[in-house]
Amino acid sequence: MTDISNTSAVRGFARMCNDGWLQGWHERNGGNLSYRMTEADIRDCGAAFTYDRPWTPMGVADGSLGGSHFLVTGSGKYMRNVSEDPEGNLGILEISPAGDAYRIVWGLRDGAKPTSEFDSHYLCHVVRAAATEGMTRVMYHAHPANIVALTFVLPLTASAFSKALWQSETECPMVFPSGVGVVEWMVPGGPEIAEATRQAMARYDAVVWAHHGLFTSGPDFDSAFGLMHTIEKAAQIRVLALAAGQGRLRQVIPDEGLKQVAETYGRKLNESLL
Ligand code: 2HA
Ligand code: ZN
Repeated sequence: MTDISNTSAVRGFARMCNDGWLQGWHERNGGNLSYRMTEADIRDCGAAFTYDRPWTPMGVADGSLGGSHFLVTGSGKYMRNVSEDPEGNLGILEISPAGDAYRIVWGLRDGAKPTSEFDSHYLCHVVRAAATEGMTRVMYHAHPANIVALTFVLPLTASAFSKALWQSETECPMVFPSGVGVVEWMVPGGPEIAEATRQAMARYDAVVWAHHGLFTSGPDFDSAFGLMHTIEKAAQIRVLALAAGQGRLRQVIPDEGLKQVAETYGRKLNESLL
């Protein structure tokens, strides 16, 4: 019997859930994670898949990732419990050929369901895969406090957020030179926020959800986690500086400097946001 919990995909996934928990980004059942498995992952795990659970329609449809398999956190599950019990807190979903339904082929024991944000995750995977020649595999949603705090004081635009974050920590223009998108406040968990996030993710690899949290993406667990961590650190510095200066910043990294950092590290800053 294949022990899926010991495969590199599940171990890497569970470690990331625990890392986010340790950062304080996953109060209660907050946040969720998905990973589009490789052919090698599916070979490692496939012997343990079962096909007795029904197809469940999704609230969205896109055939471009039809037939893919996703490792996902469960709805209502706590990130802090994932590494203790992967099979109870995670599942592997097979997507229908038309990309409009999923069935659970492993995990999510005892009738558990995939994350309530799976519609958003799926559409984000579709657009990021298209934007990165199939490289993007990880989609991560968390509730870091400082980036959420900034959604109460900055205009809810990609330009305001990208510039404030780039200016706050020197590595930012190198780590996310395209900038970050922003989605205005919406009720989470459905097709409307999924569509708004899809539109933003077509242009940015990270998207802020106003008064809620942040989505990041990347080719592997390290890069998606590192992007969340970098954005939240920059947001924390911004919040501290705004608080210490009573809303006034005496100086920031100049626009020219932001361009130079990106250029020095072989990246191209999205100058339309400056
Ligand atoms: O509770 O974070 O956005 C999971 C969530 C919903
Ligand atoms: Zn959330």
